Amino acid sequence: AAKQKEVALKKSLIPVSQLEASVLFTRDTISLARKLTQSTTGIIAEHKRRSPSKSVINQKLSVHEVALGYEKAGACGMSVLTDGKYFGGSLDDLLLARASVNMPLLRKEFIIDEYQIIEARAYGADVILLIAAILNKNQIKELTQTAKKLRLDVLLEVHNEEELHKSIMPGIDMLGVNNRNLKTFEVSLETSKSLSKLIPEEFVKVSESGISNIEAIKQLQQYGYKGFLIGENFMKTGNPGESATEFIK
Ligand code: IGP
Repeated sequence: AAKQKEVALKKSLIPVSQLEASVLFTRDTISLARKLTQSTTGIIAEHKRRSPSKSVINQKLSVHEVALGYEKAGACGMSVLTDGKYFGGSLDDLLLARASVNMPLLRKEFIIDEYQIIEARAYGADVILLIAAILNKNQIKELTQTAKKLRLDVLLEVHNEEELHKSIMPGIDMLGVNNRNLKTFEVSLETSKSLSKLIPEEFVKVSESGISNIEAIKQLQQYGYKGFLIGENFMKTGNPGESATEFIK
């Protein structure tokens, strides 16, 4: 607690005690993992204004419009980028999405500190992302425990076998394989396909990035994937919700 306070003060963030006192902090969360296992399409639709690889994707639409469109389309959940530096997102985006829809929301962020998880909860998230590439095993363990205490689902993202072996542990709900190589930005669905057999059955498998057609989803389903995280392909169109509908019908 002392450490959290220190971090908060340094960045002039809202103190943990205030985050914990927010109304959203005690709302019942909705499990994305459960929704995915109950769905035949498993779409997690992302709000993404821009990215390091594509610069501008969509700066025009409000989070509210996008969220309503995704919910209407029947997405299992929505991913909201809260990173400002690389993706132009913010915590306010998460809050606005929460005010707009009931579906599970994923806080898409580079989480390295417990404080960011408490923040996620207070701003209405149901799920957090943990990225194996930027965390060691002990951090993954501790951050997962924090998330579980707050009744949040954990989506753990990996890119390769080494990250996968380091990360597999109790408490993780979903294992996401990112098809985008973070160094070259190249995407290949082969990443999901080749890692699938190494993921134990008890984890819900999610394939992330570079999914641009239904054929890709059908292929990935053959490899046991239940969730499909799609951003750019929806956001680059004038109507992300309508684009998502094509994938869900
Ligand atoms: C979505 P795409 O190619 O459909 O826009 O990808 C999502 O997978 C991607 O935004 C993402 C991401 C991340 C962004 C996956 N992992 C980690 C930031 C941080």
